[in-house]
Amino acid sequence: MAAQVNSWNEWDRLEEIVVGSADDACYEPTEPGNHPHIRNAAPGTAFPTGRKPQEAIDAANAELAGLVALLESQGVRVRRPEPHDYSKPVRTPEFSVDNQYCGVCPRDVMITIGSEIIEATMSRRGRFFEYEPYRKLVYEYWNADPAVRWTTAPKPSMTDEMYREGFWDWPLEKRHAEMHSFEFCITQDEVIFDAADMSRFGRDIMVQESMTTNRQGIQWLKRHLEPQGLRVHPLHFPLDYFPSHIDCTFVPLRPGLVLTNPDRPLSDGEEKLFLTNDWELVEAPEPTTGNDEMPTYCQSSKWLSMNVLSISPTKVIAEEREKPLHDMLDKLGFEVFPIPFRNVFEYGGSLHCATWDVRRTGDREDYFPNVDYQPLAEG
Ligand code: ABU
Repeated sequence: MAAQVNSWNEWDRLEEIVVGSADDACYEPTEPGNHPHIRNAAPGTAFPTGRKPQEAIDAANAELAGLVALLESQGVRVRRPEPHDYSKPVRTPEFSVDNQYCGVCPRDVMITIGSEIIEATMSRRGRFFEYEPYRKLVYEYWNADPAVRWTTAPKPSMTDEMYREGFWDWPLEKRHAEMHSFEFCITQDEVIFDAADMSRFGRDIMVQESMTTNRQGIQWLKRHLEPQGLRVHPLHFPLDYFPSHIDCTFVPLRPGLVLTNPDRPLSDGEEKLFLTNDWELVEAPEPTTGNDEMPTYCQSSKWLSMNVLSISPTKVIAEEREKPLHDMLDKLGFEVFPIPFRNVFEYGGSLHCATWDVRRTGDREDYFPNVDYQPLAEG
C-alpha cells in the first residue's frame, strides 16, 4: 500500500498538502502570550475582538483558493480543515479567552516528520484547540495506513505562571539583555512549542528557540525524535526581538541551499553546522513592503516575503509582489510561481504558514554527514 503520510524535508516533490481556511476567523485575543496591536495606531488603541468582517474573510479565502488551484494544476492533492467555530470562548479550569483565532495557518499546529504526524503543544490560549479542524484528516490518514504514527505533544497549562508578566512592556535595554539569554513571554517550566518553529532537513530538524518555543519544548522534541535516529538542533537568531516561527528567518529551498534573513543572522557559531556540510546560506532581498506598510491587523513582519512554499527542489511559490525575490530565485535556478497572498497576511502568515505538507516524495536523507553533534543528555 502506498504511504499516506511521508514528508522528510521542506523541498521534495509535493504530493498532498493541507491549505488553511479563513472561514469563521476571529481577531486573535489579547492574552499573556500575545499582545496584538493595530499597526500605526495611537498607543493604547484597543485591538478588535470577535469575528473578523466577512469582507476580510472573503478576501483571504479568495487568495487561499488561488493557492489551491495552483497546487492542483501542479498535480498536488489539496485537503482543507474542517469548519470550526472560532468565536467560541475557551475555558479550562486554569484560564479563559473570549474567542479563538483561525484555521489559516495549519503549519503552526501540525508537522509531518516521515510517517509521523505531531500536533504541537501550542503556546497561546486562543490557539489551545486549534488542532481540532485537522483531527478528521488525521483520523483518515491514521485509519488508512497502519504505518502512520500520530503524536499529540503534552498540553501546557497556559496558566498565568506559564508566562512572563511584563514582557510586552519591557523597555528596549531590558529586551536587548533578555534577548541574548533567549527569555521571552513564555517561561521555561513547561514543554511549549509551535510546530512552525521547526524546519525539516531530512535526518536533521532545526528548531528555533523563540516566543512560541522554549527550551523544555526543544528538550521534549529531542527526547521524542532522537531515539528514532533524528538529530534536533536548536537555532538562535539573537537580533530578532520577537521571534516566532522559523519560516520567515531560515528557509531551506533544496539540498545545500538556505534562504536567510539579513536582519536576523544566526547566533555566532551556529552557521558552522551548515558551512562544514557544504550548505550555502543566501540572504533574501529586502521585502517590497516595509513593516509600517504591512496590513493593519497583521502581527507578522515584512519578512513574510520569504515565507515561500516549495512544490519541488526546482519549483517555488512566492507572493506576487516580491519581484526582487523572484529574480533572485530565478538566478538560483528555480521556476517561480507568483500568486497574490497579501490578504492572508493578517491571519498570521504567508504561503508556507498557510499550509501543512502531508506527503512529499523521497526518504530520510543525511544532509549533514560532518556533524559535530550534541548527544541527547547534553542537549
Ligand atoms: N508566523 C510567521 C511570522 C514570522 C515573522 O513575523 O517574521
